[in-house]
Amino acid sequence: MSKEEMFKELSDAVITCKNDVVTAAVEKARSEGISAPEIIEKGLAAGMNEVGIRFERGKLFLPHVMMAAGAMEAGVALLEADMPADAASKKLGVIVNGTVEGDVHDIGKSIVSTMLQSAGFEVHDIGRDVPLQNFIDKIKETNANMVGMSALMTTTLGAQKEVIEMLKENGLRDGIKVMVGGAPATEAWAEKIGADCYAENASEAVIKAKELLL
Ligand code: HCB
Repeated sequence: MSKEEMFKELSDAVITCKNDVVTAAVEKARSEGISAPEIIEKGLAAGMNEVGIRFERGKLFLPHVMMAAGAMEAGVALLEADMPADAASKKLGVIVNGTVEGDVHDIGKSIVSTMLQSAGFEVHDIGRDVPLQNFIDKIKETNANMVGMSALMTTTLGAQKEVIEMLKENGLRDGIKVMVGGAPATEAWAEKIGADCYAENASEAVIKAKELLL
């Protein structure tokens, strides 16, 4: 089976919403030597995106989306062991990452945290639907060099801007890099709100974090 066929199988597995189908596809891809980040981004996330498109077109309903999200999480959980935290040996920087208040979407944010951690950053994942003050408190507590904020809805995107304003009010903005992500975020949005970068996916998040912190 070619790599492309393997990615298609992973993507289709997420669309079936069945955890066992997803985990079997992940095991198969892993045994073929495909890396965890590729399995996640080119396989599982592609399937989740397709679910999103079908949901938007009214072809699928919310329970299906929730089941697909659960199946994707089961696949990602299996791969976390392949991406061990290596922060002790090479701490590249300290990153606080979370999904902003009002927004429960956390699949992408969690993938970003896992990949940043496996790249050697110390990551403090503060979860989803995070009250904005918690970002500030965690940054102070951990003396973070970077904050990552995920927002998946147009209605919650503005919270990224609010946190940047709060960083300024707390005198923290000069000492920290700000990364924004999530489907409605863009490069132009990041620029408009004064973030340091926008990351389209988890691999890009790792590349941008290295560019900004190393
Ligand atoms: Co949800 N939902 N949803 N949803 N959902 C979206 C986001 C819509 C776009 C679907 C639509 O209607 N077209 C839409 C938002 C519309 C808008 O913008 N206003 C929407 C809606 C409306 C809602 C509810 C309000 C539905 C309802 O209840 N009526 C509700 C939200 C409640 C709330 O938050 N208060 C809701 C609920 C759900 C779940 C629970 C069923 C489920 C989330 C489960 C979970 O996350 N634990 C869900 C899902 C799965 C989606 C879609 C289908 C997929 C999102 C996803 O996981 N994508 C999504 C449609 C879409 O996005 N096209 C839909 C896959 C991941 C891998 O991609 O983009 O999240 P990602 O992350 C990438 C990337 O953005 C970047 O890297 C990641 C990895 O590559 N990145 C970062 C992300 N965060 C980063 C942070 C960084 O620092 C750096 C990079």
